[in-house]
Amino acid sequence: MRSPLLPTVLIGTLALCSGAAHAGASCTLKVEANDMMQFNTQRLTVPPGCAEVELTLQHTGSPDPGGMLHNWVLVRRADMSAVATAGMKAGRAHDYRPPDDARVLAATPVIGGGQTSTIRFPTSALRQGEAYAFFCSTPGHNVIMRGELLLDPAARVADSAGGH
Ligand SMILES: [Cu+2]
Repeated sequence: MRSPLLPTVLIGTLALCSGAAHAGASCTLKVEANDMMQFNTQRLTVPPGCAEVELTLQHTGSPDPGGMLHNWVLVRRADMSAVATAGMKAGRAHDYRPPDDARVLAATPVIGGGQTSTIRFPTSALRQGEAYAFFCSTPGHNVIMRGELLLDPAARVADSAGGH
């Protein structure tokens, strides 16, 4: 068996880092998707002190090759409908998202049941005060598979001094 101590050590390290702007801090979020066309959460929060977010999407459904496909796409909330429509047109070959589209702030590939995908994105892509949404861009799924991504007020994001 693996040592049960490891998770405790990791949590302790993260707790020590929070509150300080650690350039190397990597913060993890996990989302599950299932065969009922659902994410297991409608709200994700980027913790304080994160320069980079590591997001893992796990499809807990059955590994049937003809089964449901899901992804995880992050956009400004105002862009969600338009990006979903553009993603549908882009089709499966482009993971149901418009290629080279700046409105897509982060995205996993489309995965099937039993698969997992992990991506990393910098919080410098995000701004305090902006409303962000995540959704699955497989056609028709975003009606149910959507949620909000919140920045902890202390999250490390690009300040306006460094903008433009
Ligand atoms: Cu989906």
